[in-house]
Amino acid sequence: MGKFMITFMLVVLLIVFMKASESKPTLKQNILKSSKARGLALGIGNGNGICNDHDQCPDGYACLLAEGKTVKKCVQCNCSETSQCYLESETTFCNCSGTGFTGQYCETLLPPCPMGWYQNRNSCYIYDCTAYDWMAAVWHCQSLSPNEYPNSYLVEITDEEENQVAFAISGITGYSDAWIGLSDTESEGIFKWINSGNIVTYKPFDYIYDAYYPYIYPVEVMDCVHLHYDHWDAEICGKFKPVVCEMPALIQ
Ligand SMILES: [Ca+2]
Repeated sequence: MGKFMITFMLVVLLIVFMKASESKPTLKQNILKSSKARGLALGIGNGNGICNDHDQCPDGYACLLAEGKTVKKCVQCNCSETSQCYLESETTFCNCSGTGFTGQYCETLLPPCPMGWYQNRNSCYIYDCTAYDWMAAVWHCQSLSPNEYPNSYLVEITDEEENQVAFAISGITGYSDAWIGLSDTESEGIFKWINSGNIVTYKPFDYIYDAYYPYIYPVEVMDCVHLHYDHWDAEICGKFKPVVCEMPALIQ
């Protein structure tokens, strides 16, 4: 009887031990799985969402460094694919700069030119009838383009078609009288474009009027070029005139 009881108890103990040793790895695996999944899914605020690059995060999540933090975490990001997701004060934002898109999630396609600008080929143009001296006109044009667009500049006219566009948009009030980005302030008689730094090649006439009418003012002070009726005229740079500005169009 005693032998039977001892054998029975040994069998029971063996079964219990086998069950216990069977369940241990399964439980451990489950904990690992669930903590990884939870960390990735919750992202920020959960220590387990730490990552090194986007591939370690689920779809729709980006691996980002928060302000003032040293480790990156998987953060849910609703930005469109072409834009950059960034993190500030525990909130995600979308950076559309240079993508050609706008909107909270960079989901809206931008037009090639901002509103109010006229497009011709790969450029956008705007005429501003406020009068500036030539240097202020340069700065004014540089300040005009909205953030999502390339930098604007005082117009650089490089062929006949562009010349016609500049005259057309500046001539809406009757005749053209507007600064363009050309001057010979650096070296007398050598006219250069302020944006590219290139020496002028295309000219609507063989001359710029500063050399043609030197008897009105000495050519030394007639350094900045403006559109005047149908020709280009060098003038005193300190005179106040409207401006024509240009920027590259966004080409998608
Ligand atoms: Ca141009």
